[in-house]
Amino acid sequence: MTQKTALITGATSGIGMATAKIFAAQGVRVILCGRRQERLDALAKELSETTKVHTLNFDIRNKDNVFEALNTLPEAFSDIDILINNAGNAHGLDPIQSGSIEDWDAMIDINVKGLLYVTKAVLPTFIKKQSGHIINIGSTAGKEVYPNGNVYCASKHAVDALNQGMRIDLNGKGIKVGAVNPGLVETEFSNVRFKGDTDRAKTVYKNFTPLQAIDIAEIICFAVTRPPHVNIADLTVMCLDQASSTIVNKIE
Ligand code: NDP
Ligand code: 8X3
Repeated sequence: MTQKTALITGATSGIGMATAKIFAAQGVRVILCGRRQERLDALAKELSETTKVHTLNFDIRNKDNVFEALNTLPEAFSDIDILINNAGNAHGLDPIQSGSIEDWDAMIDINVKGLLYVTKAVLPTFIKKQSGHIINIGSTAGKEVYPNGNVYCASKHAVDALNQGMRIDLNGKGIKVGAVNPGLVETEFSNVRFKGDTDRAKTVYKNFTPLQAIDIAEIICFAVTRPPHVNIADLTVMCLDQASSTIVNKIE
C-alpha cells in the first residue's frame, strides 16, 4: 500500500479516524477530511510520524466548499488512489410523523449529496488514470429499515443504490467500487443522533458487545489490499450479538 494516497471523509472520529490510523500504519499517504480543525490537527500530528498527511476542512453539505477543498490539494496529494466515502451520521430517531425537517435535510445532504459531491470531485483523477478504488460506507440500515429509522435508513439505502450505480457506470474503467455496511459500531454516531445526550447514546451499546471502529477499519483495509482483479462489491458486518437491524441479543 505504500505509494498510495487515500482520501478519507469523516476522519475526525470513529470509523474514519480508525481507517486513517490503519492506513497510515501501512504507509499510505492520507488526506484527512472533517470540520473539527483541532481534531484534524491532532490526528495529522500523530500520523505524520509514520506517513505523509494532508488535512482538508470542509462541510460536505456545501458543494462549493467540497470542490474548492479538493482543488487546493498540493501536488504530492492530488493523485488520489483510494476514496473512503465515510462521512455521515444519523440525526434523530423519531417516527416519520414527528421527525424534524432539519434532521431529514442533514441526513440527506450529508449521507447522500455530500458523498456524491466528493465522488464527483475525485472521479476525474480516477477516470484519467483508469484506476482507483471507492469504498462507500453504507449500513445495515441501508439493507433493512428499522422503526423510527425512516430517513436515516433511506439515506443509507441511497448509498446502497449509489454503490451499485457507481460500480455499473464505472465498469471497464479500471475503477473498483464497493461498500462496507456495518451494523452497530460504538463511535460518536449515537451521540450525534441524540444531539449530545451521552447517557441515551450509551444505552444503544449497553448489555451486548458492539463492533468497534477498528473492526470496520480492518475490513476496509482488507478490501483495499486485494489483488488488482478482485473487488469486494458489498460486504455487511455485524457483531456476534446482532442478527438484523432490529434483533440484538441484549442481556438485561
Ligand atoms: P462518527 O460520528 O464517529 O463520525 C462521523 C464523521 O463524519 C465525523 O468525522 C464527522 O466529522 C463527519 N461528518 C459528519 N457530518 C459532516 C459534515 N457535514 N461535513 C463533513 N464531515 C462530516 O460516526 P461513525 O464513525 O460511526 O460513522 C461513519 C460512517 O459510518 C457514517 O457514514 C455512518 O452512517 C456509518 N455507519 C455507522 C455505524 C455505527 O453504528 N456507528 C453503523 C453503520 C454505518 P466532523 O464532525 O469533524 O465534520
Ligand atoms: C448505523 C447503525 O443500526 O444505528 O448505521 O442504524 S444503526
